[in-house]
Amino acid sequence: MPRTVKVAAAQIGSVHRTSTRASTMERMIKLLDSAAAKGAQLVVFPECAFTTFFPRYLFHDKEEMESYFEDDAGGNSIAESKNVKPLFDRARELQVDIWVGYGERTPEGRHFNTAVYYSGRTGEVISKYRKTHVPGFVDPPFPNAEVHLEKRYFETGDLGFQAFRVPGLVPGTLKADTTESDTEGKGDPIFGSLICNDRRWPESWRPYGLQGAELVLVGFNTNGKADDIYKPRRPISLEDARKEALFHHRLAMQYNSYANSCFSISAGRCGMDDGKFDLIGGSSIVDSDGHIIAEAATVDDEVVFAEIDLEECRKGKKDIFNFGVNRQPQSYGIITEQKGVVEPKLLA
Ligand code: CDT
Repeated sequence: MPRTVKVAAAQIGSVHRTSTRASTMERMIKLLDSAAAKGAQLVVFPECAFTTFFPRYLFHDKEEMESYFEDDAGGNSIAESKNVKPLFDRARELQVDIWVGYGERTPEGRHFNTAVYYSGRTGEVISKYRKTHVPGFVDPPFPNAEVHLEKRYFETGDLGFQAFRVPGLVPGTLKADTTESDTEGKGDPIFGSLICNDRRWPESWRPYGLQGAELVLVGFNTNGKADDIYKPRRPISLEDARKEALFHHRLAMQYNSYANSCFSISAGRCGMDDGKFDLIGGSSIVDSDGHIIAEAATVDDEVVFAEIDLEECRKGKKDIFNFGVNRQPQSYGIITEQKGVVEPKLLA
């Protein structure tokens, strides 16, 4: 049985430090409307989608820093939050699901780099994810450096990699009351979430693969300039640095989709923020064999759309990446027991 879903990545071009929330919201709603007009049932927005990528700044004014975060008391509260409610309301009107990233401030004043999956059909936030691999620095490496300060502003995500089922996207799915014994691949679609840097780590994808994920959703903000934490290994031009950043983005999305036999959607914030911060585009939809089936052609606001059949995941899941048959977890202990590199002893 085909398990067809129409999906879109809503790529967002430049958003400046001076851009208002209202103007960004207007652009996001326009993208949502145009994806819905193509028939999208799900629209994926970028990481920290409502604002400029604020962790690049060192804020001396706490109030300004806090202004980039959304209050979130859990449950459906983000969908009701004053700043961002119009996007969720529009998704509800259109009956289209959305996945969107934002800076989360909890009632206890904790800060996370977060994304939620909101079902436009049910009007509920059905999954929340907090970024696990938070990159960058706590303190700028030299005074007034405008670099990646995510470690300063976000705690490490504490929700793990919880796959979730999404209701209402595929007709005729098996439910918990089924009498069928073989339910694998027949229930409501199984999705997972990752945020930007997470996508580079196979450790982030495998937990989703092990939960049978059929689609992994990723929001990102990736520098084209590669002049802060990920310096190129040799001096290269800005043009080549951007190509290299795009190459690594594609490599991560394509390989991990293949190795976990799942589709993936990545949605980026891109363009030249504040006229000087260059973010790559390359928002994409990748199939479960690792092929890019749709990709952004611009570094501006753009909808990337595809109709995908999640049934195609079964091939890899039953064949080369049949985990139940082929994985050897007794040999993988080092992956969870050890954090950094421990080289073998020096030779005599
Ligand atoms: N936002 C985010 O996680 N960005 C990181 C670092 C950007 S610098 C290349 C990324 O992995 O893209």
